Amino acid sequence: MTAGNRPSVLIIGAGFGGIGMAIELRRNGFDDIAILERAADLGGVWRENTYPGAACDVPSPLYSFSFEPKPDWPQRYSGRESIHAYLRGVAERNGVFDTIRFGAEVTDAEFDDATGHWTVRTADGTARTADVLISAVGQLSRPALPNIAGLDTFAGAAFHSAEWDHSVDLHGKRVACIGTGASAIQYIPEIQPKVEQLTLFQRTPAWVIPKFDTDYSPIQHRLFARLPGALLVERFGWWSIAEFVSLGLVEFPAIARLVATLAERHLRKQVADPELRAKLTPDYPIGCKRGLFSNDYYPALTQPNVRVETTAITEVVPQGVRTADGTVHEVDVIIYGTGFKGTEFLWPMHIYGRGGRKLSDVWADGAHAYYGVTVPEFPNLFLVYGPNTNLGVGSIIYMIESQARYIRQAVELLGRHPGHSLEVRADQEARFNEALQQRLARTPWNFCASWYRNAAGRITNNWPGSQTSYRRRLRKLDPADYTLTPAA
Ligand code: N01
Repeated sequence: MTAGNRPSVLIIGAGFGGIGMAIELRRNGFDDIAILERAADLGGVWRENTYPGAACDVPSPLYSFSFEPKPDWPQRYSGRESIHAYLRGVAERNGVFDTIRFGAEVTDAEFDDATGHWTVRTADGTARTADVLISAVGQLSRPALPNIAGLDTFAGAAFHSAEWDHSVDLHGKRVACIGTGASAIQYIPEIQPKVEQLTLFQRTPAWVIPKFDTDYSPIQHRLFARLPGALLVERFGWWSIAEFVSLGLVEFPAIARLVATLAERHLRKQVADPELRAKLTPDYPIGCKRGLFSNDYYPALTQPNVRVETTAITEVVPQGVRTADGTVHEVDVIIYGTGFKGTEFLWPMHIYGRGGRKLSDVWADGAHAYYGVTVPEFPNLFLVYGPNTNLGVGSIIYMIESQARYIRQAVELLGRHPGHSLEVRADQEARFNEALQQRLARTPWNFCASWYRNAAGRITNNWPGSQTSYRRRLRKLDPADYTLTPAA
């Protein structure tokens, strides 16, 4: 415990979660903070995902910190460069950039029952200790390659969307794109005009919703700068839409049907060919997978150099991709838009709690945590964007702020009890989790496979409600939910 009973804190990850957490602590007088970041730059997914067209499909006035509104977003749905630059600026202006230790990849962390400290080791062999450990590694930081035979045999260039190989010139190439998620629908319209032939291997069609995008004009920038209330109105508008649509997840399915109608009309309007339209029509409830927003995805798929292949892939061979009908689709490049290891929380770090208990063992059947933030038997450990905190609709930054405020209260509580460790009560977490599972059972996420569910079908990633219902519940930490234990 540092001077003035201010616990020392180590944060893992310098994305929106880690930076938001550090700022919340800094603003409340905690100075002994370090952020351990494996890469050479901050930014998390906005640093890693450099694929063409990478942008956020949540409007920027909402996808930004409440305490750092930005009047000059170039577009309503800003590109990754703008978002990355915004996060850097926020970190610098709020005095947390200098707390980042770059190139520090955490491999394992261990709680010491005797001292009540965490010892955190990084890949270079360095060990650091702190009173509190906060993981802010996100849910989508580890790309997943598909489980398809023969991936290594392909003779051409192949890469994952989150590890885009910019040295590969796609002009005039035959390209196979595997996957039709939020990443693919952003880069397919960008690469389609360049390539000779694009074969899109679609296992499941997506629900695609029109994107009400706009470039903000210089007049709007001036207005937002001079009248901050105007930007707040825009933020409030998008927040309200997210709140309304999220009601469609559990309470009012009619709202989900309304959004589905919008998506169906979008498909009808943009795709005239009935055969292609049939291929692109989802046969599962909207919201089950993440809803996608695009105005240029369908038009790209109607171009003469694009083929949507729905026959299942059986293997990758040196010349290309073989499908179940025996056809070998010869290509020069394969792009895997196949998502992330989203259900493997905190993987591949080894985290040991009280009595050497391993977090991956506790989570063997699926990750769970009290409001996604804290786990019994792992004292003084907190998670930002942990299990069941992802949203079907809304802004993750809003969720991150809710968590940061709650975790800051936990750190303050700990500070008031020097020499103690703080741990959520197991019965409290179990009760919370039971209620959560009951509510999750009523969501559309049960009706298809997605990165929201683990191999056993358990929904480990999503919060079954609105961003505001989550915030309300985390507003005030109740010390009765926790036990304080004196160090041995
Ligand atoms: O990945 P995904 P993503 N054979 O997991 C297919 C966030 N994000 O990178 O649906 C054939 O959504 C798989 O098929 P299926 C956002 O939260 C945000 O696109 O399982 N296909 C699916 O089509 C998003 O949800 C933004 O049948 C295979 C695709 O690969 C999350 O990141 C932008 C396959 C994977 O889709 C992940 O999106 C981009 C196989 N063996 C991303 N294995 C914003 O704008 C997998 N697939 C904020």
